[in-house]
Amino acid sequence: MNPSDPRPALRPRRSSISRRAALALALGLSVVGCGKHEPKKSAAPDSGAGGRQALRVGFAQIGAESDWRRANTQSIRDEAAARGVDLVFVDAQGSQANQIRAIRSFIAQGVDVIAFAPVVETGFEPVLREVKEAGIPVILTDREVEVSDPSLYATFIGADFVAEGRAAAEWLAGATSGQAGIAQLEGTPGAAPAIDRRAGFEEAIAAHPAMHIIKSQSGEFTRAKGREVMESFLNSPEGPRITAVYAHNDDMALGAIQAIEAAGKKPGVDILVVSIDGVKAAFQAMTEGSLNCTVECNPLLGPALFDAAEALAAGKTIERRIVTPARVFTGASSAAELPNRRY
Ligand code: GZL
Repeated sequence: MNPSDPRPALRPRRSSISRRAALALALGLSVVGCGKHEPKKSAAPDSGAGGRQALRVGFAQIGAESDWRRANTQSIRDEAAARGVDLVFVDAQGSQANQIRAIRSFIAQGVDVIAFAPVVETGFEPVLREVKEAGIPVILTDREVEVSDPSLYATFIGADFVAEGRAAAEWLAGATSGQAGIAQLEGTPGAAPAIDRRAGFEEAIAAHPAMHIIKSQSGEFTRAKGREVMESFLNSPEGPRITAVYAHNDDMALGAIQAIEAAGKKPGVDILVVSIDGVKAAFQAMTEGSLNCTVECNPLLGPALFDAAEALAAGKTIERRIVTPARVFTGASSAAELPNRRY
């Protein structure tokens, strides 16, 4: 391993124990009928190496909490299939413990690369040390982790959440001439997008003394919780002072819109709504005028993920951060853009 390169050297693939057995054991499931795992021959065009084994990538996904997450999963699955990658995919159902268990099962299976979207920033250092010990490179997709040793992962592929929060605030400042009583729907507590989208937004509104966050609570990135929290905001003593909603994702914004309508107010008019992600349902809501602005955060990370995985498996060095670009969309551009949306 090159001492100046903090990334773990690739280790030769060990013969793996049965994948199904390792995964089931690691997840505490009973193991039924697991034969010895025969590595699949790659479906990818033969590189002339003659029947080389498919690249095996373990991916621990957060869950399926939002349209964004489901599009992210689809992109990863589709790209793996297109490239003949042997993808071992685990849906952690929102649980960090399940993600950690899945990562340990990937080590036991002897995968070539481990990738995951950390549900929260902290708590992954111990298992990432085990992965480094096993000599398996790690790719972070979508969200980052807080670790003391940068060599615990090879690269991060995702968005700049602080910039997204700033962009949402700057749009709202323009739309309200810098005067707003803001209800903030935050993402999952401890998650990188929740922390950074709040930081970027608060940093930008600090330049506008008449813009105040008067209510703020997690809606867990889901539509149902976003609606529930917004209902509680509207029924609170501060409810009448709310003139705008800032949601850390479109799903919570769409839930808030339902709550505003149920309260007899006109979302997008009586109370402005700005959010982040740029999913199809957000564009639909903007054409209807109930959502005013969304900041795009591209979930289609499959191609970049497997470019990085293939490079790492080939022993190449790659960029430490691969940041996806973001655009701001408003009602004015939504009708024209809606047919182009791929997620
Ligand atoms: C952002 C991603 C967030 C989305 C939500 O990159 O982590 O998680 O904004 C998703 O929709 O649930």
